[in-house]
Amino acid sequence: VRPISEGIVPWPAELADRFTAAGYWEGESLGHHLWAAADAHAGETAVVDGEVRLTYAELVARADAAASRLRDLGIGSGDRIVVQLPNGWEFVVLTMACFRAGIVPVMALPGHRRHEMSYFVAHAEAVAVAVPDVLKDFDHQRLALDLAAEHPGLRHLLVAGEHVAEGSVDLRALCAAPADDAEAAAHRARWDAEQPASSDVALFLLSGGTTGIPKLIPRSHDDYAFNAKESTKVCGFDADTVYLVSIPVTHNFPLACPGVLGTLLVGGTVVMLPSPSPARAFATIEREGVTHTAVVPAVAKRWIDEQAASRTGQLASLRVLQVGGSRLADDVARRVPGTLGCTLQQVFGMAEGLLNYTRLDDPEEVIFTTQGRPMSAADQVLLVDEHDNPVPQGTPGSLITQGPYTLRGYYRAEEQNARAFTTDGWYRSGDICRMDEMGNLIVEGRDKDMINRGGEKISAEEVENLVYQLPAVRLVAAVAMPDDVLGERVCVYVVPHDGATLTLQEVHGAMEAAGVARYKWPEHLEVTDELPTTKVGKINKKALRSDIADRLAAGL
Ligand code: J2J
Repeated sequence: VRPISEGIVPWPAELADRFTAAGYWEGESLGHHLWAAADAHAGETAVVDGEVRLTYAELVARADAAASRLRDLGIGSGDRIVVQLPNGWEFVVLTMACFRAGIVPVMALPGHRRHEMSYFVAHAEAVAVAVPDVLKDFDHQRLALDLAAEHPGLRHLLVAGEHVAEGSVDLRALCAAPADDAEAAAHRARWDAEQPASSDVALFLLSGGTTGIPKLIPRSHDDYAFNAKESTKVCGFDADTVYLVSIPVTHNFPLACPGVLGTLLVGGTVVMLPSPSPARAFATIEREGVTHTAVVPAVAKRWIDEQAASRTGQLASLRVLQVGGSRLADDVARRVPGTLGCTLQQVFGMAEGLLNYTRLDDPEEVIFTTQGRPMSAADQVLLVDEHDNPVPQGTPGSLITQGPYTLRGYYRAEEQNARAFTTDGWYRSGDICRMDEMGNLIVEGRDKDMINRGGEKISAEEVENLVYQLPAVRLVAAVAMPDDVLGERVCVYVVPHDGATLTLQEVHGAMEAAGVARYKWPEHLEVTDELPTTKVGKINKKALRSDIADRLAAGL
């Protein structure tokens, strides 16, 4: 049996003691906190998903029953489930069941395909995947069956939808209400008596992508409870909060910053939508009286443009729009209050931990032009130069951080950890930031090889490795190209072998064949005779980024 702590880098004991003594870590599981909130708000609405409305009492009864049914399938404490569900009530019930029973969900995105899913299943040694049957014309159940054929350890396919194949588990049935009060009480008593340790890993999030393979981020019950709870204070969430989630809920931002978990911890209502299209989002905000929501800058811009053009959105209930995931342009930020009639909160966060928020009562200039400051007094942030020495106040530096909810290492990734952390355990975020006199951070760039496509993070190295699979390719470099809508898109420069040619269609063919998520597919190809290099002989990506920006400015 694998010990639950295997592959996980713990906090040093003295830090753990300090976080506990200071009350940042409460020594309780996420299930403990969520069930306590549910008891305090039993008859109130916890989750809304279209026609489905669940009270807190119904939600925890279903989650307890689901935990028992998972146990009946042989899935229990320490087991991993790769969760690739769209925003819907099933996700909430399943995730709470996992927290309750010490099962560890691995939060994948609906856009992931065989290439990513297969890696998650193998790396996390998952015993199950939870998927929709079909979503946006993609047959997730078919993919799950293929994964099971490839990975003998993958024993159960949990499928949400109308078409559950023979041999798959009907996730909606697994998440159904218990038959009666007696059954509910029995499930409840069982899991009340059997809670995971608060220092155990509660879930795995995906890293933003800087290396050839994605990395898994272990988040403990203690650290993630603090992450969500402390966020509710900074973001003004309480029992009257109606929180809309319309971007993929498996992202850290809408999951726990304060997100779904934060809302449920304070007795508010979570409203789930599968996509952030303005028409549906506006109608939902009006119908449900949504007060808070979180989006990426590309969505914020769509909402603002739509509302400015049509003025159809009845958004009077909306109090706070949180925007994060990539840099929000100052001019878009300035349009939020006037157009959408709510307070803007900029969020500069990372699944690895550290969260920066502008405060709701900050001066407008701070809200419009900075990405906020750390959530907690216990967050330590330094901006450093290439020798890890702090830079002078006001000058840009590379952000390193440690604190009560920032990881100490990726899961089973010693080699990457040596590079991603300082020797004393600070996480290197790879973001180049400036700090103003008030301690607010402004994100100015990055020193990590990542492309941020509308908030979705893409590792340049991963794209390059995939393009290298094409026989025509001698050299390839993936870089960000500027884009009005998404901020950045993926561009690849390729030097073909002598006499060989290459088209973007062929690159896409290779991506399709490898089963790569579409958001990673290069959207522009430059075929060239050579690539510029730096003094030390590495490919000069800075030169390539400015080359593609110039070409775009000149109309390609
Ligand atoms: C510039 N860059 C930003 C911002 C993140 C809340 C919000 C976002 C994430 C997230 C998150 C940025 N301006 N406002 O997990 O809880 C870039 C940085 C950062 C990386 C992390 C949350 N907000 N970024 O985006 O793990 O480069 O988390 O290091 O996906 O996104 O990406 P991710």
